[in-house]
Amino acid sequence: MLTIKTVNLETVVGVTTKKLPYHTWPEFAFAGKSNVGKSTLINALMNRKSYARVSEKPGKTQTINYYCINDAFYLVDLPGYGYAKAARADIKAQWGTMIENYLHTSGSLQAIFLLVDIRHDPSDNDVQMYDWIVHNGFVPIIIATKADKLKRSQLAGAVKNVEKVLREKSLEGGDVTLRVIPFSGVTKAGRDEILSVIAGYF
Ligand SMILES: Nc1nc2c(ncn2[C@@H]2O[C@H](COP(=O)(O)OP(=O)(O)O)[C@@H](O)[C@H]2O)c(=O)[nH]1
Ligand SMILES: [Mg+2]
Repeated sequence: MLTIKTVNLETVVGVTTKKLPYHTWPEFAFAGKSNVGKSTLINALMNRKSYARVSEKPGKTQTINYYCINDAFYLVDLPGYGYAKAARADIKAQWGTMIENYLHTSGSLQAIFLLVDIRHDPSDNDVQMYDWIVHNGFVPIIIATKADKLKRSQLAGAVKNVEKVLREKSLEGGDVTLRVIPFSGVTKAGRDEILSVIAGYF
């Protein structure tokens, strides 16, 4: 099992920054709509309570945050999308440019985790993100967050639904092998499975 020894928020890239940091360590990125639980997941993976800022108010993080782990790899927190109240057209456009720029130019990105709320059908933005991931040649790993909000008996069906909606709405990823991992920031269920996915890239 991958052991987390050190954690450092090393770089924060703002919406207006074009240039991404250059390094050769592997990166693992986390994408998803605002409030889906990206910061919560990253904290859980790092074994920290609140190193990555968890917010009740969605739409705050419009930066790319690079968390350096064990002086060996990065967890990359991408800005959240699709929060209606933050949805001024120019901000939305900046968000898209920023994410696309990241996907196109990160030289050491190994895998992208796409977070969706286990309780809901993936949104059009989720499907767009899924398509970008596939289009850029990555195998999408879907994390179905907030699994603690469902009963155990509902989990398998909810996971199937996430997979089905993504496949049906996707323009590019209809036949991609999909891995959906349920995760809970409350019980930490799914944490070890996600860490072992990351460990598999070393
Ligand atoms: N019950 C539950 N709440 C969660 C979970 N993950 C995140 N949350 C809550 O959802 C809100 C947004 O979480 P955050 O990690 O900041 O989302 P982000 O915007 O994607 O980074 C916070 O109030 C979290 O406490 C989870 O797995 N279970
Ligand atoms: Mg966040």
